[in-house]
Amino acid sequence: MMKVNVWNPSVELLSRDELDKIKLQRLKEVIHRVYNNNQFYRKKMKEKGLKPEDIKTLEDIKKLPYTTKEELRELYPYGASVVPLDSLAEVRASSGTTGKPTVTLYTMKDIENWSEVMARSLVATNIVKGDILLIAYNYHMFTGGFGFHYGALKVGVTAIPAGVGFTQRQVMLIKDLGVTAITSVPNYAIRLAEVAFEMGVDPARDTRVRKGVFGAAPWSEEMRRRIEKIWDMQAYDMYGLSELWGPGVAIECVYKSGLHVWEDHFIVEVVDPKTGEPVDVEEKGELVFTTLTKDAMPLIRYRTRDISRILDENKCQCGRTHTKIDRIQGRTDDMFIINGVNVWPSAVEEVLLKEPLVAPYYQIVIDRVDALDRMTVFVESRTKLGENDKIALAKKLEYELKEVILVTPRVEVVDPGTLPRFDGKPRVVVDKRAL
Ligand code: DLL
Repeated sequence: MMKVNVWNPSVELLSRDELDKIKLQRLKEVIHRVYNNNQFYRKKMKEKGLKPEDIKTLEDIKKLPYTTKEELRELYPYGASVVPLDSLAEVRASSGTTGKPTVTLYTMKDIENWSEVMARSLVATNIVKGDILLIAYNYHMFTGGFGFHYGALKVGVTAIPAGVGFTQRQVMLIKDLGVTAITSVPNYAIRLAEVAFEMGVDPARDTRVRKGVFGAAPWSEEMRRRIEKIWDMQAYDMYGLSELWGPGVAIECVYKSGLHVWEDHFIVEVVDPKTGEPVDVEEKGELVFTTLTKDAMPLIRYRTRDISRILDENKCQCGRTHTKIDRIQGRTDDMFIINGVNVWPSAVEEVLLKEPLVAPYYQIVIDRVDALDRMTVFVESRTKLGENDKIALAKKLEYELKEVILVTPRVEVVDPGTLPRFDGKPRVVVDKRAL
């Protein structure tokens, strides 16, 4: 038997009936709240001829309209709020498009509930009081740094807000401070190990790190095996998205057989991305979430565009009843993730094509160098340019792209007619990373 720690047994181990009772009561409450306090939701429900009283069972959720990322963008900045603005404790904004970002709003109640799901998630991976956690996510607008930080503080885990980069320094801190657990994007665990070896530190032998929680980007079982071996650690998958507070939506327990969704906070559905029809348990489709406790900005049937499936299991070996989803299998759109930052090709295109010297032919190549993701944008100039002009244009585009997509790509300007032409859908993104 493996050691199973549980942060909040009174909720995590509830029977299905009791859990469903809480879900239904909270669903009814949240529908009343959005209907009474937010024009956008009221209008959408009215269009469907729905009143809050029409939601009588958990099944009735299927009557409710979906909410999309585009709609959230249109509600920028405060249109999705259902609370007075002076009760907001934090505002975060997503990266990734030339238009307006999507914002996530938090009251203190949100911070409290987010900390709770993060506390449960850390403890589910056996990160408990006495552990020292290196948080190698950024602490700017991104939810990774703060989410883990809040969770650690709640559990009594010692948090080290390391942020991203300065890898040698991070290795030094891991060793000297006796770090026992790390959290970052998955590939950064490999990068840390590589730099450790360069510094003469064997991560498995010379550090106390034995646990890791990784997320914010897709990764594979093979990647898990490599991370676990090089660090001699147990590595767990964490799923979340800014719109639902951030990390802490779903987490693997020590049995690593799917990710538990904290169902007293989120109702998860899986739907056919094309038709929007719900699919059966075990069948793949798009994850859709309804938030039950989000305070400032509840979301009703939010389409994530992430592909996964709900696993058919009543109770996990760990004792938790909260339903499990499979690891994320892909996306329904063409978003890709560079070292944890979400990037949409359309945003890249918009920046490139604003530049008159640029022809409408470009290709984004993603690979991994020193275990870090690298993005290179090859773009054709309209007319043949001299070497100096090519470099100047590339530098300008690098700067402009960084301002919009928040990662710094390498840009290479190539001669007209050099890039592949496609009759059908162009292959704009070439992803050479082995996950
Ligand atoms: O990535 C929140 C997070 C931080 C999750 C730290 C886990 C750990 P966003 O920047 O809004 O939020 O990006 C959300 O990232 O829709 C997925 O496409 C992808 N993603 C997140 N976790 C995973 C994962 C954070 N474990 C988007 N596996 C989501 C695969 C993931 N993809």
